[in-house]
Amino acid sequence: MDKGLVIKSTGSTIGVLRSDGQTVDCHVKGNLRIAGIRSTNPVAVGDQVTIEQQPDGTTWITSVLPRRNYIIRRSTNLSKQSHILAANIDQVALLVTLNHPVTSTTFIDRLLATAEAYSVPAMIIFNKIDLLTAEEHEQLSELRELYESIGYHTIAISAKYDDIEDLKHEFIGKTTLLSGNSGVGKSTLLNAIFGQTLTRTADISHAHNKGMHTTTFSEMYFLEQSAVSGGAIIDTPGVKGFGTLDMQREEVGHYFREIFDRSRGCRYSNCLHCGEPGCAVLPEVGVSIAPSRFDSYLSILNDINEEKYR
Ligand SMILES: Nc1nc2c(ncn2[C@@H]2O[C@H](COP(=O)(O)OP(=O)(O)OP(=O)(O)O)[C@@H](O)[C@H]2O)c(=O)[nH]1
Ligand SMILES: [Mg+2]
Ligand SMILES: [Zn+2]
Repeated sequence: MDKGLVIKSTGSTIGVLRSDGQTVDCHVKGNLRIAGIRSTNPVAVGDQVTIEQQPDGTTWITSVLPRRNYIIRRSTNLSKQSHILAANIDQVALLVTLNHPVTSTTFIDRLLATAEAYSVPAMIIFNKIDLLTAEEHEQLSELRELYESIGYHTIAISAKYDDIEDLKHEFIGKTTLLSGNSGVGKSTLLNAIFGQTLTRTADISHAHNKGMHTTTFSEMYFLEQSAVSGGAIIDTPGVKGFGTLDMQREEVGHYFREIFDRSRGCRYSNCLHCGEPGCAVLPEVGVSIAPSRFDSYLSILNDINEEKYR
């Protein structure tokens, strides 16, 4: 038996970096289940696993060691299928484009809420600012101001044209999950950070202003080839929706920092801020709570309600 780190997940095989520095393609037993988690991938990039070589030469993952954390999503809001994006990470870098393609604030907030739920710090990187119109630049400033005021670090770049040397320090010494819609430039940013073409990128569809799902599997890249401790970035396939998971209705508000803050003043501790008497949140919507954030909050609440009554 050997131990290793999952650095690549194609679905059929899993790339595991062994302690001796070798990467081996491993298989996963169909019955490998992790206690309490239903997901389409029992093993995710970032997992620490035990592996065993069989007499026929194939290597199998025999167990997944306990995770420090993980980020999980549902493929569509109401689907039962869930997918672990990555495990044992230090931060999420959410890549967002205001246009080409459009990233919705609901998407941003759902991902941020999920990161919050699993206690993973998140930052927002606005990309493709070279493409923005004057009006969109204004919109960018407002969004940055909004998220900074809530306490999220934001950055605005053009991964394709900027010298992103400065950005590197955001990633050093940490394991970062790079996530976002398809076509926002995750792989482009990765290649820019590493100064070489490590992974495929592709134009977005002109007809649909959407990404083409160019990256089809998750892979971890090390900032310093020799030392794992130098930091790592996990490039992931672009995701469309971001369905949240395992949240109780009363908990959703805890994952929106500014809503949680105000909710201390609500009369009832289980207030959902949907018209209950003595609610301290609702009167603040449009004042100290952005309507877009409250909409995102309601959208998650709505999913849970629909699920409950289905
Ligand atoms: N104008 C402009 N184009 C960019 C920028 N960053 C990336 N692109 C382009 O956007 C397209 C999509 O980039 P990718 O890096 O493949 O996007 P991705 O997020 O990895 O997409 P998936 O792998 O499908 O999830 C490519 O044609 C890139 O050249 C940018 O800063 N400015
Ligand atoms: Mg990609
Ligand atoms: Zn309330």
